[in-house]
Amino acid sequence: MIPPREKWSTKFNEWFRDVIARAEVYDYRYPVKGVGIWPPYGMKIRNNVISIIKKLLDETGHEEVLFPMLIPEDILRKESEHIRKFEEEVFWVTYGGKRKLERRLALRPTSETAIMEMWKLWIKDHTDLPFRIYQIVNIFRYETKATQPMIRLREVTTFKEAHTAHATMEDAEKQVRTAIEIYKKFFDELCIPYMISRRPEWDKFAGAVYTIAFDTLMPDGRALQIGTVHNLGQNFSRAFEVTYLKPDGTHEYVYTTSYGISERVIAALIGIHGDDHGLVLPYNVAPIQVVIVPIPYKESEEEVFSLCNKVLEALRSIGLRVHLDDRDDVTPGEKFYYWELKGVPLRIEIGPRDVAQKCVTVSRRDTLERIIVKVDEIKEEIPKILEDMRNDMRRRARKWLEEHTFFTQNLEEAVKIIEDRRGVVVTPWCGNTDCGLSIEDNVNGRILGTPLDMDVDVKGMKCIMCNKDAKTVIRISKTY
Ligand code: P5A
Ligand code: ZN
Repeated sequence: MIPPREKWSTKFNEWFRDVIARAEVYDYRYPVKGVGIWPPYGMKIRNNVISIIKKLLDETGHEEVLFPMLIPEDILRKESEHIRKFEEEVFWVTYGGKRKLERRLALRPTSETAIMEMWKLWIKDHTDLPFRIYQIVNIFRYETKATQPMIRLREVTTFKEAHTAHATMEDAEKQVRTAIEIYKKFFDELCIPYMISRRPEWDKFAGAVYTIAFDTLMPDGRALQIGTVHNLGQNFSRAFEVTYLKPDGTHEYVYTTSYGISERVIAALIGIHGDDHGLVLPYNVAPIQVVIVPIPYKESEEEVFSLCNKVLEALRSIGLRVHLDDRDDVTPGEKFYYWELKGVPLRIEIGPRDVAQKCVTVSRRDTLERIIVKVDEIKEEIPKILEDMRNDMRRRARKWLEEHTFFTQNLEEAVKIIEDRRGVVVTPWCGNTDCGLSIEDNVNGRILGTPLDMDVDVKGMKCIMCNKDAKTVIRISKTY
C-alpha cells in the first residue's frame, strides 16, 4: 500500500518544512532571511546530487572552474537587459572595513558578466571554440517574493551554472539541445518528472534570446522551475566584446548559452517522493541505502547479530552504503520510524525466525511492502529491489504529473482548474503578448510556455482568450 499523499497535499508547505527539519536535511533557523544550513545528513544528499550532475557535465565536454563571488558594478552593468532585471536583486558590498569603496562590488547573482569579462581574454581564435565550463557555487539574490527554504533563497548554495561559447548560432542551438538532454537524464536519475517549455518573451532570462525551462509539479498543485537553459545569442558577447578570429581572417562575436539548476531540485526530490512518514530517497542519492535492524530475543542474540554482520559484509562487498543499527537503548519500532523519516530505501530486519529459515525480511520505503530474501541470494536480490524501487518511483511520479495535466479550450474551465490547484492546464494561444498577459490575469496563474515535449497540432484551434487562430498551445499553472 502506498501511503496516502492527499493527507499532506493540502498543507504541503507545513509538511515540507517539518520534514526537512526533522530528517535533518536543512536547517532554516539561521537569523538571516532566505538563508539556510546543510547539516551532515542533508549535506550528504546534496553531495550525491552534485556528483550526478558533475558526472553528466564532465562526460559531455564541460570543465569545472571557479570564478570570484565579487563582480564590480561597471562589469555587472555592461549588458543592459541583464542589469535591468537584476538591479532590484543585487546585494552590494559598499564598505571595506570603515572605508567606503570607490567601486561598489556585487555579490554575484549569477556569473555571465564575470565570465564574459574573462572570456574576452581567453577566447581568441576559432580553434578555441566551443568553450564549455561550469561551476557549483553560492549566489545571492535579494528575492522580494516570499522566501522559502531551498525553494526561494537569498543565498543559493548549490547553484550549478554552465556557460558555453560557440562560433555560430547553429552551434549554440545545438548546445541548448545538448543541455536539455543532460537535464533530462539528471532529473530521470532523481525520479523527478518534468515539463519542458519555451518561456514566453516576457518571462525569459534577463539578456537571453530565449529561455527553455524545466518545471515540475509540486504536491500542492504549483509548478516549480527546477532548471533553465538560455540561448544568449550575441547579447553578452557584444556588450563584452568577446570576439574570435575566423579562418577567413575576420572577427566575429561569439554566441553563448548558459544553463543552471539549484537546490530547488532537492526540494522537488523531497516534496514529490516524501510521504507521511518522512523522506523517500532513490538509492543513488540516499546517504544510507540499506539499514539493518536486529530483532534480538533472549538466547538468540548471538546468532541474530552474527547474521546481521554477515549481511552487512555481503552488501558492503558489492559497494552498497549499509548501516547496522545496533543501538541497544532504542527499540526496533523506534528504529523503524527513525530510518523511515530519513528516507532510507531499504530496511532489513533480522530476528531468530530469519536466522532459522536462512532468510531476511526486506521493507521497501516507498511502498512499505515486505519481501523475504534468502541469505544466499542477498547480493543479487538487494540491488534488484533498489533498482525496481527507483523505477517505480519515477513511473509513479510521472503518472501523477500526467494525471494533473488537463487540456481545455474553455477559459472558465481553465480558471477553475488553476483555482482548485489541480495542476497544469494546456490550452491554445494566439501568441500575442497582451493576450498572454490577460490570460495570466484571468486565470490568476502563470504561463509556463510552449511545450517542447508534447506534440499538439493546433490547426483549427482558437485562442482561449481572444478566439483568434491559435499559433501554439501553452502550459499554465500556479507557480512558486
Ligand atoms: C543559468 C545559469 C540563470 O541564472 N545563469 C547561469 C542562468 N538562470 S536562472 O533561471 O535565473 O537560475 C537557474 C535556476 O536556479 C534556480 N533558482 C533558485 N533556486 C533557489 N532560490 C532562488 N532564489 C533561485 N533563483 C533561481 C531555479 O531553478 C532556476 O531555474
Ligand atoms: Zn489570443
